[in-house]
Amino acid sequence: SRQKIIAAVDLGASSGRVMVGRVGADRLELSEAHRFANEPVRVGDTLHWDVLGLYRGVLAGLRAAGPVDSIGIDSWAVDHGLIDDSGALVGNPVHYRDARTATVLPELTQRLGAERLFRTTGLQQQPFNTLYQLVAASRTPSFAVARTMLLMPDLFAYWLTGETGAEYTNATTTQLFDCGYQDWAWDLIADAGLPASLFPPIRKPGDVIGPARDLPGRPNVVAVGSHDTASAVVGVPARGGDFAYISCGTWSLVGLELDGPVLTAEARRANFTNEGGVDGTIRFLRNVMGLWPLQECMRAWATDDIVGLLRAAAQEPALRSVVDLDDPVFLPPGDMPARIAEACRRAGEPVPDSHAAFTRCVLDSLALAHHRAIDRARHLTGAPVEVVHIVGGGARNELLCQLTADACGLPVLAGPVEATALGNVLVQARAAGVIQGDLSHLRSLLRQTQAVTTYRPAGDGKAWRNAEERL
Ligand code: LRH
Repeated sequence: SRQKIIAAVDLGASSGRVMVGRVGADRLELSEAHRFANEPVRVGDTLHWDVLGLYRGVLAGLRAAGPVDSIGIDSWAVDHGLIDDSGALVGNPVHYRDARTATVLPELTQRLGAERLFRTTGLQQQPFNTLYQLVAASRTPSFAVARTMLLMPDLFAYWLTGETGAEYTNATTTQLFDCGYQDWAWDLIADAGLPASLFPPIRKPGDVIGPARDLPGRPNVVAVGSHDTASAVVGVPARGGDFAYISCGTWSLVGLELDGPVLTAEARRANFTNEGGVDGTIRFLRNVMGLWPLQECMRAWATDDIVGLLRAAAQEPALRSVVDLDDPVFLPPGDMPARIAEACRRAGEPVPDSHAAFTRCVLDSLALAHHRAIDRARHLTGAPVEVVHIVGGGARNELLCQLTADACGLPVLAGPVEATALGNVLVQARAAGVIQGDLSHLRSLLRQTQAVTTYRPAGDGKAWRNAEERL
């Protein structure tokens, strides 16, 4: 039967990978060609991405993948590079956890109005939204020579093909995209003082971008849901529609898949976001701090023994100390154990006294935040939720999956870990014509081919309600 070999480049905040998918009408297999660390670089006061190092990893991975029929690229959202008239990169892209936008967000919100921003773009307020980053960039000398803004996956696609454009799902995360008119929000762009000429034409998942000039066989680069979360949600092996998802990695993106945006004042105040998905869907979700606090604790402790930490955390008493992970104090890099200890002290919770206790505190708090977001999403939409899908690296974390099931009082279906790469591959496979149909059809192929683990909720949830009240 007909089959394609498809490369998915998936760049996450802590690592990048090039995966190879083999896809046919009832076949979907994924293997890893190459994985590399993504280590940000601080220069002076600014936190940068090592974009050239990442591009080297992408090229090494694509060479290791061997001959492929097409290539798709996804990465974390909101960040961008600027290129000049000659196509050269202007400056080095800045990490979304950099502090340069701290004063820009309140300033622009004041000027443009929180209601107008939400009504137009459907987007949550985050200091790292591209809007605030671009306004910060526009106050630097090099901005004068910037001609085109390229979001991260579009920048790598440009380096591979020479073609510029802005992929739709990721463009919707900029807070500069009009979710009603489905185009750049030109009035907002003008009122923010940004040049309209910076914004390239929109491309849609499935569009061919162009051949990769320097790779043997010159395979086409094809647009996918280039926002990693858009691809991850394509990769949720859901049956039917009554599900919530948690795309769990550095962040936990917690929410629902809807047909249209929810633009109510309640949704805005709850800081929910409406991101554009594949096939015109909307990801109505909340950014929850995710595994970032644990990753940063591990960096502070100079350990990478996640298995040992989780085993020890599972032996700790449940819900001894919980913190509000929605607090922006946890956003920047730096001494995370100290910030968690301080948050516990302030809230009158026992301060964790071991690595295991800190780990348990983060996981209990994260499970609580998962529940809070799902509960909020249900209330804001009236949508029924029968089951919670956890995809991404967090699906491998048995303790977190069980705690999330317990906190939510719902079954959790965990996996696939590589949902993002699978969603990336599936959209390319459909564009190539080896598979057909809508998202529910793509998901039935996932259900046939990918392993999923079920966690049933234990207990009556009382301890979780009590902990919630303590927050
Ligand atoms: C996850 C993610 C998330 C964004 C954040 C910046 O990787 O793309 O959806 O909010 O990074």
